[in-house]
Amino acid sequence: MTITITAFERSPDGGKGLARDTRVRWALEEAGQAYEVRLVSFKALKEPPHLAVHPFGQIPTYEEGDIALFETGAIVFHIAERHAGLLPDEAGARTRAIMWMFAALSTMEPPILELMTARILEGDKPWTAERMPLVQDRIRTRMGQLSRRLGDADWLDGAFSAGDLMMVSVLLRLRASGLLDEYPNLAAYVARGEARPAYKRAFAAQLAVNTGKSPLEK
Ligand SMILES: N[C@@H](CCC(=O)N[C@@H](CS)C(=O)NCC(=O)O)C(=O)O
Repeated sequence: MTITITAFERSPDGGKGLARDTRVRWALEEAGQAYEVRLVSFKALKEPPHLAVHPFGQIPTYEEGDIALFETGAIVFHIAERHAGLLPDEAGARTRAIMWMFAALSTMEPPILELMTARILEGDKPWTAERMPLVQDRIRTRMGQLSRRLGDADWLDGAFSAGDLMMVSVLLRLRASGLLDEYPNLAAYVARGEARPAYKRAFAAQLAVNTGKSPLEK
């Protein structure tokens, strides 16, 4: 059955891989699943055909036969459950990998998104200068805790899993702020994720959309 995901026709990041279709592409690449991409304009995101799949008018979505999903957590979980490579077989380790997916999305991502909002959407507000240190410190609290838990391990819980895929995807958004580099073990963890062949293929594919280059071109 053909898998079709949606992505921005033109990503606001110009192809840095920060739009959330990248994490879905990455999961599909890890799972060895071919997929097609339907590109959607900002206008079309808010129109009835797209809203019928994604009630919040966002990307990415995932369609496969009669399954239509939105929310990257649900999409990556769906892929991970059905194909080898993203969730361990042993029940305890599997549950912990899923726990890390939730931790990435519900504990780490919100303060990181707050920084994006403060910078990009509200950067011109008079209270931004006062607010910024508070926002950054909330991120540092979580980064410090995560850094202590990861220690010198390669991945969060044994072998690479969907939990790492989600955590690396979330932490990547911090690189431009300099906050990721304040935690060398987390910066190295993110670099390990980016070095995976499946991530590289996913990144190249989204970059091709935004630069017009074939993913195979250098
Ligand atoms: N929680 C959602 C967030 C989806 C999301 O924020 N998508 C962004 C792109 S990365 C989007 O479509 N933004 C356009 C908009 O909200 O109008 C998920 O993980 O899938």
